[in-house]
Amino acid sequence: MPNYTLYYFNGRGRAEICRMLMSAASVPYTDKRFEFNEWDKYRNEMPSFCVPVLDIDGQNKMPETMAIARYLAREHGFYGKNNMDMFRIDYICDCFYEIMHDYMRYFHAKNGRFWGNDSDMKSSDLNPYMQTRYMETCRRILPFMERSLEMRNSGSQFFMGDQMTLCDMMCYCCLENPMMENQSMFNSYPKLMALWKRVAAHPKITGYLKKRCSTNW
Ligand SMILES: N[C@@H](CCC(=O)N[C@@H](CS)C(=O)NCC(=O)O)C(=O)O
Repeated sequence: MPNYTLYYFNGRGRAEICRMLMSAASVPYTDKRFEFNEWDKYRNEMPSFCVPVLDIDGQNKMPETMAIARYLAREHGFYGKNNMDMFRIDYICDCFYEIMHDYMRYFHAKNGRFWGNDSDMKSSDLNPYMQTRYMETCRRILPFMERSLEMRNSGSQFFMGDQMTLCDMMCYCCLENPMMENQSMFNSYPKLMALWKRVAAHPKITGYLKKRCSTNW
C-alpha cells in the first residue's frame, strides 16, 4: 500500500471526506494539519496552491478534494459496482460538494481569510453575499437530495440501497457544519437527517468519529 500524507488546515473542512474514507477503509496515513498562520510556509509546496492535497510515497502531490475522494473510493470499494452506479454516486457527491464549496467560501470570507491583498472587495462586503449564496445553494440542493434518497428503498437505507458508499459519507461531511450552525434548516429533510445519523452509526464510521481530532469546523 502506498505511503499517504494528507495535507490540510487543522479543521474538518474539505479534507474530512478523505480522512473518513481512509479510516473506513483502514488505510494508514499521516494527517498533516497546519494552522492558518502557517499557510505561507506550505502554500508554494502545493501544486494548485490549495489544500487538501494527498501526497503519495513522498513523490506525487495530488490536489482537488473530489479527485482524491474518488480515487480513494475506487481503491477501497465505496464507488458502486458499475458505470451507472458511479454516475448516480457522482451527481449526489457533486451536489453535496456544491454545499461544501459555498459553505467554505462563506466561512473563510466571514473570518477574513484568503481574500486579503489582491481582492478589491473587503471581507465585510463579501460576507453577506457569500452567506446568501450558500443558503440559496442549500435551498436548491437539499430537496433534490431528499428526493434522490427516496428513489432507493424509500430512503430508509443508503443512497445506493443497502450499501454505504462515497455519496453517503459526502452527505455526512458536507452537512456537518451547516447543521451545527442552523439545525432548523434541516427539519424539512427527515430522510436526509436519518441518513446522516445512519452514517454516524455505521460500524466503519462510528469508531472514527469518536477518536478523530475535535475542531469547530
Ligand atoms: N477546488 C479545490 C479548492 C480547495 C480550496 O479552495 N481550499 C482552500 C481551503 S478550504 C485553500 O486551500 N485556500 C487557500 C488559499 O486560497 O490561499 C478543491 O475542491 O479541493
